[in-house]
Amino acid sequence: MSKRVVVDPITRIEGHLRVEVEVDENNVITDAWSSSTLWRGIETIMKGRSPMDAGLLVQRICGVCTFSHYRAGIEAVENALDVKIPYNAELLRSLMQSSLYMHDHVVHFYHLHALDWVDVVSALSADPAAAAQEAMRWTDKPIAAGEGDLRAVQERVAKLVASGKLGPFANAYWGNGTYKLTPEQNLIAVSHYLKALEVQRVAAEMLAIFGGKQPHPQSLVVGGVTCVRDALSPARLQEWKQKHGEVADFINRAYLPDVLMAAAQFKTEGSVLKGVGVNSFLACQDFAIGRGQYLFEGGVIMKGDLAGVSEIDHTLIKEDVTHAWYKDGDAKHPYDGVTEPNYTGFTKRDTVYGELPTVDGDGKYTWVKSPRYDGEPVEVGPLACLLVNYAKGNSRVVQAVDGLLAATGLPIEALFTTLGRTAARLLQTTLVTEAALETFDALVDNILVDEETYVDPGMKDSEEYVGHSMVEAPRGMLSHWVRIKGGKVENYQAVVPTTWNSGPMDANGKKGPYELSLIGMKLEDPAKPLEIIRVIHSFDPCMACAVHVMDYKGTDLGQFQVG
Ligand code: NFE
Repeated sequence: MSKRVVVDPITRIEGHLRVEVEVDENNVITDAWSSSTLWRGIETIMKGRSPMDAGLLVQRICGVCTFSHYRAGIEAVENALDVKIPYNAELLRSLMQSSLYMHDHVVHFYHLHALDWVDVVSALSADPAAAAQEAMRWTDKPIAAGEGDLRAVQERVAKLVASGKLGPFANAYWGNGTYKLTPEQNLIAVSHYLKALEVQRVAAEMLAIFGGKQPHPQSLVVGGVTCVRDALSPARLQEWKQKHGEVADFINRAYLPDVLMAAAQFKTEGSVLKGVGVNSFLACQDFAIGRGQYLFEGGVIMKGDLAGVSEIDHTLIKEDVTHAWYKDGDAKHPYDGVTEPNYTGFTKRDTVYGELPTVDGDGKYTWVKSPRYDGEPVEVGPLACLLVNYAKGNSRVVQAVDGLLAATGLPIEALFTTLGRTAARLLQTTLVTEAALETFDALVDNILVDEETYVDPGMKDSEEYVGHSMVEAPRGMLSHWVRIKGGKVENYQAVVPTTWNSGPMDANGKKGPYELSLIGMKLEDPAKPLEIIRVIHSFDPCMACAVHVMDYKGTDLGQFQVG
């Protein structure tokens, strides 16, 4: 007899996500539905606005990857107007992006994902002296250095548990059999979790040096950047470099060894070795490190065919709404997207926990659309970026991936798993962290001889323009699409990483990456579905980004009263 398990909400993400699965009598997942229950409307307010304001407005799509939407909005307009920005501006944007990654990926691994791998309660029974020895197994210079520090962390956590106010550690599935770290390893990871709270502040400051503030930086404009005199003073540049060193130190001495430790302990755990699902991947070129040079190349891998990696053809991107809460229509290219809401809700059914609202398999079940590339669902994100670059023979990526496989003893197939997705995010972080120094040096060299940071975009109200941008946001490839007429935005659309990954089934019955990554996985205890959360968190969901409602025909999407 099959039963439904509903996880609603999935916490430790941005926004509202609900995941429902069907399990058979052996607790193996036979079907899955990913639903966003959040609805937003940022693109609607773009209509009729000045394209010069697009970046500032669309960065409000999200509170996390604000810089990514900001930049994508600015660069879509620059593409439409055929503006080539100065080299300094390109390098500064790249440095801001690297800073964002160093912040976002550290926060994701420790504060949003680690507790899927780390049993905090188990850390209470660790021997701090043995834990100090254990930390030395994974790096020569552990951040969690010394018995005294680790004992202090243990006492801090014990006090928290004794107080009964568990805060971020409440309502978890502690003791679940799929936690694989030893008590000592759990203690090391908990100490890094706490340290990461401080480090992420430093990383946020890095972006603020060039962006004015973080989140929602202010220093990009169509045509270049405005962070010039103050931000480019030797003292500010030095400040960025010093903070970079501090965060890089944590990445190399905590994040990297923690992933190696997790890989070693979890490498026989079936749920993290379950295949990724769609096996098709999409990533774009990004991270300027010099003139015409980029850290990552772009491309598409379809159905696991690494040898057949190809260039992106944007005309093959379409969005389907068959199972999303919008009025039906053919899948549309983003320049021509239509979004008319049609909320149908859920039906009730017997579940593992009693009767609950559940998905009707043939119906609509989310506010997220289904983006497709050449008719296929594809995964975007750090794993996609690394696989595309590995397939293309990008030497830095090949070296990093081969190095990780050698260090962990894992076969290449392990990349195509939840563990691989989490390890890919680490490798992307280390590659970006290292390359940011090249970008920094290129900037320092260039500003000695070239002070240009802005060009007049030269928009004419009498002309019509169409353009798009593609950037790698921390959660994957992000594209913005704009039509400009009479000096105003006529139509605006964002196709967002979490939309690619969390989208529902399409008209052809093809499920999205979240859904396929769950089907076939066995749960230890359906009433404590830790494995579902671990897999979904490995994508780093952001539903605020994923759901964006646009209606350029002027239809009322709803009426709201505030206050
Ligand atoms: Ni709201 Fe985002 C990123 C974008 S999301 S965090 O990274 O674009 O999918």
